[in-house]
Amino acid sequence: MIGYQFMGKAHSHAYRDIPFFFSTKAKPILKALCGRNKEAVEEAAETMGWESVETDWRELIKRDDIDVIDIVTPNHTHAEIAIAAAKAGKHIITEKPLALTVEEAKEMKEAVEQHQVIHMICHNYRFVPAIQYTKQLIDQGRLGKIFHFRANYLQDFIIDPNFPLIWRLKKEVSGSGSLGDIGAHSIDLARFLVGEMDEVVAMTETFIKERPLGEMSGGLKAEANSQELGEVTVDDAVAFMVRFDSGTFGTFEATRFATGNRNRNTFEINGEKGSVRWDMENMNHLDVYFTDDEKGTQGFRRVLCTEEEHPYAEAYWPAGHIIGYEHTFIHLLYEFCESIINKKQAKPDFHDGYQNQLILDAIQKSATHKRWEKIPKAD
Ligand code: SOE
Repeated sequence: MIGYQFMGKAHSHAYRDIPFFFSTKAKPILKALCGRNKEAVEEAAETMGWESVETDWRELIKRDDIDVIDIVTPNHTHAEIAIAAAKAGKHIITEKPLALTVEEAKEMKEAVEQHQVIHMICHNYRFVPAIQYTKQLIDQGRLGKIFHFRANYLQDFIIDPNFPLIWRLKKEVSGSGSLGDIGAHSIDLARFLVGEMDEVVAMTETFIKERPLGEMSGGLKAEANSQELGEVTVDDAVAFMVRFDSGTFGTFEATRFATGNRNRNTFEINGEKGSVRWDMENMNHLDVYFTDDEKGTQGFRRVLCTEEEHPYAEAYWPAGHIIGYEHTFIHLLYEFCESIINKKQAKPDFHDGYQNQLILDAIQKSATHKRWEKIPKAD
């Protein structure tokens, strides 16, 4: 694995728990952790249980005792590492968004296809049992024709103007702001649940245009280390409307300025036969409404998605004993390992990452030119 911060922790923990909870031939061995700072990477390897360390990702990729490369570094490094890893015949999982640009994303998709390695992108929220169950309800026609997909992804961790200019606020490192960091998750959920998108119109805003220089200090915390100011070159907030191929009407908002909302990833879907509502801050709950429920007592009811009918839930505890954020990574990486063992590509993969990137790009173009943009389809 290359990188060892917030996502590094989530992935390391997940690999260790896969064989503990799931009956699988996959026994991930945490061979080597890679980072540029030797002392820091050694400490992280010790804490997270990695056998060895490397300080140059090129050396890591050369090693023949490694089958899988896991990329949890900032976005501008994904393409170069993934393409080199594919050439070396390694299976690849990368954090989202896939790349900085559509061109890079396309090259990455072509590299993994050409070298026939298994590839996945880490859109972990797909793997919440309540969301997998929502997908089943939609596929079974329980909601009927879908009229609306309405998503909000709200955070507030950069609201303080003294919060520094971390890599996530620099276009050349992150590609975009709230859009690619959290909006990309809502786009992935929408594509998973409702299908492909046809056209989009968007607006973006950067509320705080300059910030003191500084670095991340763990999780989503950061400290300014200078009085000097630098320019914020990404969006702080984005809103967009989408027309899906199916005619579904989509409305989305992604912002890091929603005061009081720490990680409020939500959606509501309205169909001709019913609706569902989901909110990450109560991720085990799904609110459902069906038009054929008995009149009089009809209304949204809250289902706790910890029953054996809810995908992945049975692997853990008896019904009613809830799971959390870290489990979404266990499920995703379990599918990745199974995919390698069974030589069968799992989703979401680099094709999904590329399509997501085409949508991010169309959103940015729409916001810049203040007009509707057609969304191209990944080939
Ligand atoms: C920060 O906004 C962040 O950690 C994202 O990078 C993750 O993808 C999201 O799941 C939680 O918030």
